[in-house]
Amino acid sequence: MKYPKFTSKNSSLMAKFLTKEVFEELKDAKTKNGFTLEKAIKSGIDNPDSSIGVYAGDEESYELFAPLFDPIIQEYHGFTRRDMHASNLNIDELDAPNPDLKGEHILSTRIRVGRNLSDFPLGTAISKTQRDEVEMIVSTALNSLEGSLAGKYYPLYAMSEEQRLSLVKDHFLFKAGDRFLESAGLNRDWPKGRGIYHNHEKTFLVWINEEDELRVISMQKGGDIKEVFTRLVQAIRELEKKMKFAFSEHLGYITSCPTNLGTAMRASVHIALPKLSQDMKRFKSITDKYHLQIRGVNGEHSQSEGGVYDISNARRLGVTEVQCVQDMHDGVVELIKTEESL
Ligand code: ADP
Ligand code: ILO
Repeated sequence: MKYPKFTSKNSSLMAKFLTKEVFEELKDAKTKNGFTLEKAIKSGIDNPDSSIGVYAGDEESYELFAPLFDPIIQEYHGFTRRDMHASNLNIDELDAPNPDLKGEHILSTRIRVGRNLSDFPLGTAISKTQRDEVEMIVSTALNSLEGSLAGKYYPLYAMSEEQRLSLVKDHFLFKAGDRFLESAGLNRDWPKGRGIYHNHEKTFLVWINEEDELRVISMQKGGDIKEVFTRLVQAIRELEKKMKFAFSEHLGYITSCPTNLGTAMRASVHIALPKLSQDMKRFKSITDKYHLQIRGVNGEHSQSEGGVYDISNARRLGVTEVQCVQDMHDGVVELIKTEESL
């Protein structure tokens, strides 16, 4: 492999930090699972508009390719090699009363965490047999859940196209054919090995073998952020009794994309801000203050529809889960206050 030719179109952090020196140092390195620099950067090379442009193949990738991953992690999370990550899922420490009791702005609240099994490579480096094994382990564990988390696993290959599209449209299921995941090798053998579990109310959901082996999701209509967080924590605790997740003292939960390391948490609301969104500078000054990210209403790389935005925490590493949700809550309170003043 030769040093890639980057142009002004390559806006990713990968293009920024993959200097010739770093490339020379890493180009022949290979993890125990056979993951290489070429595989790590493929998505960013194929998609010059990537913002990050790298994926890891396993926990070892973050060590072996540290000269590339470390500066990316530092720029995205403000987290250095010497920092340690700490988890805090204590619901009592979250101060998050519903910011929209009248139900005028927040359409829905969703909190997800990514998880991967500690005894397997990440989805980028996994074999078909291993992926199927992950699906079996996770879906069997989920199908044994009881009470309000009880539900059913729906493998993607057995779903009708109509059923799949309806789950995507209603924001429950991941999209098909994501070009970033495709280039990263995360869509190999699609749709086999993938699927979704959900409880009867569709307030607790788990995606299996998408970007991460598990995406554990709690969501519901309205703005009761604490209730959504409480359900998520309850589900994580149940799952931890049944499987071991990849976790490092330094990087927290190990995920295939470095943006998700640490808590692997994205806490979001779908919120209507038709007035404030006319003034993007003011809107952004509030989201920046609370370390929040603005996405479109159909998730990452999508546009807003009808003044409705997806607002979520941007920081995930070096902050606790409680802090991630608190950031989102506090920022949303200010967004609503500003919207109502206009
Ligand atoms: P992820 O959250 O897993 O990083 P996406 O940004 O692609 O990935 O979002 C996945 C799906 O979750 C999309 O359909 C998105 O619209 C939906 N979603 C995100 N936040 C909310 C929310 N607060 N309410 C309802 N759906 C949401
Ligand atoms: N690889 C894509 C997405 C990065 C962050 N988002 C997710 C879903 N991991 C990029 O570099 O723009």
